[in-house]
Parts: sequence; structure tokens; C-alpha cells
Amino acid sequence: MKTSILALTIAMFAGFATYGITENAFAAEKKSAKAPKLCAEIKATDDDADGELDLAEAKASATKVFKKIDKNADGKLDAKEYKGRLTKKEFEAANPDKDKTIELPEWLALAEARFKAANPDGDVTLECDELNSKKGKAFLKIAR
Ligand SMILES: [Ca+2]
Ligand SMILES: [Ca+2]
Ligand SMILES: [Ca+2]
Ligand SMILES: [Ca+2]
Repeated sequence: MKTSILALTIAMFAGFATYGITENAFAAEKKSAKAPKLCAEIKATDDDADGELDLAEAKASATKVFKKIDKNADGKLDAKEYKGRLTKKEFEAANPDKDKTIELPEWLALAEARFKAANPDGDVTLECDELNSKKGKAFLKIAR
């Protein structure tokens, strides 16, 4: 009886050991597969150049775009300034204060919403494949 329990214990440990090795190999493989890829979309927005775009970088990038297209630098985007970036419908949805312009907080709220929509894997970053998705492109439209 005692012997068989010991044998069973040894067998279990052996099983765990094998399992452990496989897990480690799998994790290593997964890690190398996840090595940051660079693409033009990332290069344009990834401030720390780690191959991934986090929300802080996304907002910084969207802020740059805001300043660039705010031609008269009044801190507001009028219809002429956001033209080509937002459709009329998108403008209305992004303009809860119902004035005629998009202010920076509204622009950033939109950027954050689009960032999250483009991140189906729910981690804290957008990667190349996500930026190249339809929702990723919607995000880039206002952040690059
Ligand atoms: Ca980054
Ligand atoms: Ca303006
Ligand atoms: Ca507004
Ligand atoms: Ca992601």
C-alpha cells in the first residue's frame, strides 16, 4: 500500500515536472511571438518605441493632432478644422456640450473611446494588428 502511494506520488511529480517544462517552453514561444513588431502606424504614435501604443501615448498623439489641425489656435476645432477627420454624425456624438466646436477634452474622450474599441484583447496597448483593423484605423484618423 505504502509503495503504491509512493509510486503514485512520484508519478504525479514527474507529471508536474513535464507539465512545467512544457509550460515554460510555451511561454517562451509566446513571448517571442509577441516581440513588438514595428509598423508605420506604431512609429507615428509610439513615443517610447516599445512597439505598442498605450493610452497615454494615444492621448499625446491625439493632442498633437488637435494642435496641428487647430489652425487658428483658439483651442477649438470648428467644422473647417475637423473636416476630413470627423463626419457630421461623429462630430455630433463627440460634442456633448452642443456648441459648434470640438474642444480638447472632447477630442481626447473620443480618442480614448476609439482606442478602447480598437483593443479587443483588453490589454493596455494597441499593437500593429489592432491599429491596422477597421477600428484601429478609426482611432488613427484622429490620432495621427
Ligand atoms: Ca509605447
Ligand atoms: Ca480652431
Ligand atoms: Ca464642444
Ligand atoms: Ca491590445
